[in-house]
Amino acid sequence: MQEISEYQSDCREVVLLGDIFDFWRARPECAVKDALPFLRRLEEDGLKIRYVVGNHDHHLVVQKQEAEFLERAARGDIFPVYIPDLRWRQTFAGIDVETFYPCYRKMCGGRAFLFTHGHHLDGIQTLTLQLVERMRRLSGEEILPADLEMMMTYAYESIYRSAYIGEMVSFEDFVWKASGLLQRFTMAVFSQQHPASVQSQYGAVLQFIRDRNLGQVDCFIYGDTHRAGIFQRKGGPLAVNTGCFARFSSTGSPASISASMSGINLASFAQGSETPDTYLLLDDDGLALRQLGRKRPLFLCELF
Ligand SMILES: [Mn+2]
Repeated sequence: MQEISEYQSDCREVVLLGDIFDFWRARPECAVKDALPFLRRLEEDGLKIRYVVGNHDHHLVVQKQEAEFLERAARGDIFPVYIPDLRWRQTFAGIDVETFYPCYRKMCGGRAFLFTHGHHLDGIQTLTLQLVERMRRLSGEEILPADLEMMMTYAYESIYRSAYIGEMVSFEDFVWKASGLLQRFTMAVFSQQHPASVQSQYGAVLQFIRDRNLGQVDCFIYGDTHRAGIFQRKGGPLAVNTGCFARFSSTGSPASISASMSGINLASFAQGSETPDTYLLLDDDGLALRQLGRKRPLFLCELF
């Protein structure tokens, strides 16, 4: 809030890229209670809150879908429907939050911005679902966004429910940490590019836009991985990972920021290192990736 007043005092709207409510680690009552002071602070400053739902709070989407199903069922309208874009008003303790899934679209400075959480870019993580996906592909079926959504919902809902069971939370935490260690180890041994860098996810970004017929997108903004970065291929959209303004318990060494520009308007940024406390400021002049407490932006794009 301090940085907003310092760098963009006329800011009117804040876009939250999801996972503010962590339904995977705490019961929903606690998760919502934990997020309230933050939302209240935004509201007090008169900011409109746009909330794009992520994977940790995906249950909000399920609840919305179930509520609509019950409404339709009450009317006797019992045909299965899939709505690719959801937008609704959600109220938490009197605070209105305009909620979007999976995307929020906004024109700024004559350019089309698309905001999404980013969990779709990772595809299907669950082993059994990967098998289902393979089998479908083998039989010549294409995995459509509706299928992907269904599969992810199955996986997320089971994690959501596990948050009610204390032992499951500790067990999942352990597995998560172990898989992180394993990933670091294999990256170091095989000197691989981090799988969550914007560059390595760029193909998935293009596919996301294509599969959902999202039309012209000049700037694709997402989060999810907590790894800030920027990448653009010639003729393609500018892809920005905002990173995360909320720090994990320990992020290790302080950020080493190396912004390198090469060739055709291609900026790769901090691809190898974690950069904590980052967010994005957008106005008619352009886009600035900033780090809390740092005067100069990490990346500035004035092409608008
Ligand atoms: Mn996420």
